[in-house]
Amino acid sequence: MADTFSLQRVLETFRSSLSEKKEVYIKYYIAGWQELVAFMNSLGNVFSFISKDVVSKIQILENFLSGENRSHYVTIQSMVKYELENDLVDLTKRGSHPESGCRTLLRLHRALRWLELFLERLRTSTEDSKTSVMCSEAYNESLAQHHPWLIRKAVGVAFCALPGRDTFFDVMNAGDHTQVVALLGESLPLIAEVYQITEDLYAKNNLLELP
Ligand code: 1PW
Repeated sequence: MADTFSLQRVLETFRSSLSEKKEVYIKYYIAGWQELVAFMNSLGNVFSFISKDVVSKIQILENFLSGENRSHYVTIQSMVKYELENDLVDLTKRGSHPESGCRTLLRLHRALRWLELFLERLRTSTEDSKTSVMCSEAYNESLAQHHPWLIRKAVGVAFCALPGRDTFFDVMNAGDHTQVVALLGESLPLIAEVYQITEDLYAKNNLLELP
């Protein structure tokens, strides 16, 4: 993975993450997040506490992917099945499996919804739109509901320090504004699809509130 972010690569990784049977490959899901971390890091240091948590979640999942049970961690579907069948998930309160694949991926999954809402706002924004406002609106509609007060405050502070819309478009590294908007239009349905497949799977298995 290169250090500089490219929206095109995010699109490609999320595209690769969907199998023909509409299962989600964890490997590419994580790769997509790694790209997004590069994106956050290019937005400045205020985002480092946010990206740190994402990086540690990616690391937990990578350990499963390379560990002895890796054959069960190919797709989100196979992971859910394997961890549930083998009682590897703390379902109601934190216990002996505080870092299960299921609960770890759920955190990224919730954050992906934020990203989707934010990028959709960015895509349809106008010149005088403020990134901080777009980011916090998307956050309040999604991830904030799962965060305690202290984190919500800290995230709010980070948003205030966000660069403006022009910088965002530049950082996406995908050409001029029109090209970025077009690429966002192409990426968002993919991100939304991956999100929805995961959401349905977690809902079906009663996993949406994992501690
Ligand atoms: C500009 C676009 C960037 C989009 C990336 C969105 C990532 C948002 C992650 C926010 C993380 C805030 C700090 C950490 C909070 C954790 O407590 C929380 N993690 C997440 C990813 O929400 C919950 O994880 P935990 O504490 O239950 O292990």
